[in-house]
Amino acid sequence: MKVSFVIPALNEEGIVGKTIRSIPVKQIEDEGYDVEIIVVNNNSTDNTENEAREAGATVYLEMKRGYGNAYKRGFKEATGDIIIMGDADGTYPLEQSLDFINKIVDEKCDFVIGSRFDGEIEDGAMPALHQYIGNPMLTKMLNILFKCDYSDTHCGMRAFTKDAKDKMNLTADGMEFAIEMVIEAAQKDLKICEIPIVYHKRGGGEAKLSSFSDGWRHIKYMLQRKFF
Ligand SMILES: Nc1nc2c(ncn2[C@@H]2O[C@H](COP(=O)(O)OP(=O)(O)O)[C@@H](O)[C@H]2O)c(=O)[nH]1
Ligand SMILES: [Mg+2]
Repeated sequence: MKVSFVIPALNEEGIVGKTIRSIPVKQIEDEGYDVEIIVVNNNSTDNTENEAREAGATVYLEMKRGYGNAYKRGFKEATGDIIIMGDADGTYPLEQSLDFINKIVDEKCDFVIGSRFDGEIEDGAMPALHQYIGNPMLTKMLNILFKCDYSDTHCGMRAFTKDAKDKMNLTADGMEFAIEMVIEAAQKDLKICEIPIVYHKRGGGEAKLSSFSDGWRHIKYMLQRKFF
């Protein structure tokens, strides 16, 4: 079996290399898996591309900016039976990847998502506005509208089978991609599992998220999808 890591990167020089090196490739290979690491360079203007390549990733260039566009490209290129996704900014504990793989293989989960709220959020890793208001509110709203039971719908560390990838209809170009995926997973009746994770402070670079406009985009996406 093969595991594909898919990592989108927009101007993540200084941290994308470290993020890739935190993937426990040897540990995963020792369990009998092949490993492929894909970085989708979202037309960065810094040294992201070289840094990712030097750290051992296969880099694809996606000219169309956007979190969703970057992931859609990466998923198209991924050849693994299991796909693991996460940011290029050192915030997600990729060292924990084997736990995600084991959930799929041992517990027959189709879609595994990390939970920062059931795990730990390091000091300074998430702005208070997101930690106490934005994320809990958006998670609750999604659970009510789409009859789900997630504890952290915006957690960006996830793993799923190739079969799940083929079932989910993923179309969003921007940040809404994150919630489109969790809604699709639920609506396609995938077996969904959560794993508590530790969320780290960004290892460098800048967050591309803007609290109010992206928060509003998520609300709009949910309402449109539910009612129109
Ligand atoms: N926001 C955003 N992120 C992108 C884009 N293209 C690639 N990414 C990557 O997607 C990941 C998530 O973005 P990030 O700024 O960390 O968002 P946050 O974790 O929600 O604060 C990072 O690895 C980015 O480098 C894009 O056009 N917009
Ligand atoms: Mg991030």
